[in-house]
Amino acid sequence: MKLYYAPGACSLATHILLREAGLPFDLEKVDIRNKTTEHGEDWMGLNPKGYVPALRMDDGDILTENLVLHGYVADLKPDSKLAPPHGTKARLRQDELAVYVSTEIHKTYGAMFNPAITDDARKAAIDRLHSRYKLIEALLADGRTYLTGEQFATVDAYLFTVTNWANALKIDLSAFPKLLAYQQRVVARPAVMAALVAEGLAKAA
Ligand SMILES: N[C@@H](CCC(=O)N[C@@H](CS)C(=O)NCC(=O)O)C(=O)O
Repeated sequence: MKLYYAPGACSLATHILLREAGLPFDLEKVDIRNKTTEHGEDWMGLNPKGYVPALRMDDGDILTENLVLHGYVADLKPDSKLAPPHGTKARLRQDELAVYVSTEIHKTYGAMFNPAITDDARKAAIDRLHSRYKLIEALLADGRTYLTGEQFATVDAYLFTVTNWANALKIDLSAFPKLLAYQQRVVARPAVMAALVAEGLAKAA
């Protein structure tokens, strides 16, 4: 398998999950602005969607879309318990949260990476993010370690990755102390730190 990624982008979540699952994989960096890979391939030719993540599966096919990749990795290694079994209420609840992270949080951050964003649009996006994080803070209020309980799951890799963007975008999340403590718990996981180091985002200890 090969994961096409851009350092710190949402592809970091799949990268973390591949490491959490202990699966063998290669990494190839993509310049998402210029649409080339680090080996000089035309990214649009490989993935006409033009974005990351993309996973080249062992049969050579390329799979895209964050949530699909997260489920694929979890299903390849059920023992890693990165997702509850299909057909259970627990799986439904995790999927529900994952779509929330994707559509309500990831996509709201996404708009703020556009250098042409106006001050008003940025303020509106930050207000929206704050309203969406209220639900996350409330979930964490019962003292659970991860979003769905005590088990680190696909949705944790995803929420961690997108919330990490608040640093680069200078978004103040101090109104959400439980979320900030959660980020620290997630980054303390060896697989998460290894992914950050491999992407050049942290130094090896
Ligand atoms: N619908 C896609 C969106 C992925 C996405 O937003 N990727 C961003 C990085 S976080 C990207 O590569 N943007 C570059 C572009 O759209 O050209 C998914 O959920 O996987």
